[in-house]
Amino acid sequence: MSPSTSAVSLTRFLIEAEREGQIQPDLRLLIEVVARACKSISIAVGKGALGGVLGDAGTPGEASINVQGEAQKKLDVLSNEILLEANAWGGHLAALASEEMDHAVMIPQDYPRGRYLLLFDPLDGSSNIDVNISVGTIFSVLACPQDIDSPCDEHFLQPGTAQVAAGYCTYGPSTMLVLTVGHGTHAFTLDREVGGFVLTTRGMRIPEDTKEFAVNMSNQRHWEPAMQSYVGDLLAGKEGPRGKDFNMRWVASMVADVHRILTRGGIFSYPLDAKCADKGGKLRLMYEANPMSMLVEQAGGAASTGRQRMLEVRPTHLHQRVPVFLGSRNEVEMAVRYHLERD
Ligand code: AHM
Ligand code: MG
Repeated sequence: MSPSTSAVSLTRFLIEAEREGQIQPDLRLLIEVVARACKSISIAVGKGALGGVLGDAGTPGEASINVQGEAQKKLDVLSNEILLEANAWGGHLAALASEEMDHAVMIPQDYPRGRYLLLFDPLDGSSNIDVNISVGTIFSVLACPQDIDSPCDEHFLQPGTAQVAAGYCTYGPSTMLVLTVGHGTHAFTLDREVGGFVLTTRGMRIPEDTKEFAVNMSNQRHWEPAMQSYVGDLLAGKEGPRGKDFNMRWVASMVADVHRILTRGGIFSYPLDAKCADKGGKLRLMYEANPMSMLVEQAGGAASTGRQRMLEVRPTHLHQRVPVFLGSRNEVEMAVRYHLERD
């Protein structure tokens, strides 16, 4: 029988990955649950003001604050609840950890326990939600160490190389799920009429070179000298040492910025700056940097802290922050050279 030419659903893609020995059945089912939760979040995000979900969580005039010390949006809280509820009873997880919660939570005793750990940033870029700009969900899957009865924060402290799957869902003009199980990075688009994700790009590839960078330039005066000099040379354009003009884009939703880079190349950076130096950076290693780095590496790109391969960082705490440089391989290596040469 010749292979079907009809659209490849996420379910079919995952079943085929399982047949090829890339994933175990319980990981396939776990990814399906996460994708289903993302569809629910997409519906809530898409309703916007009509759904009564915009604005801050908490009482009027006093937003609730999460473990990161940041004001929570109603949609941050709702997205977190959707992911928690969807994943609690599936039987594939031992515990979950979220950017919005102080500590990891074990799967309740009333449900069967699985052997995976799930980490997520339920609504990344949520400062954009009230202005109708793309936001997203980022997730990472680790294996729970064997023989652990009560998984807690320390069992999540595994380097990014240990991830068995990672992905994000972007809620933009279309809703897209971008996924890796360690065999390439693949993009699925939500068919809203059918209600399912359909494979739209198999094997995303990030061009090795780029003329586009993404950074919050308003922090320029707070950066380290190496970063000042790297971006200074980008801005110098054709007349500078790089000998070419660079374009800049900054959505301030990591999911949207990384999606652009996976689609057409570029370098994304959130470097150390004087404002976040005491925390180690702005972005979170476990919920943002590691899953995005796995996706980028699987698409032929590179990801670094500026001094070390991101996926080899040994985490010391769940909400650890790191500087981030990721995207087109040659450009990331160039940014790293600026840092190492000035250390
Ligand atoms: P969040 O997870 O609280 O939304 O914060 C992370 C976001 C990233 O999506 C984005 O790259 C960055 O923060 C934007 O930061 P800034 O507002 O400093 O430009
Ligand atoms: Mg985030």
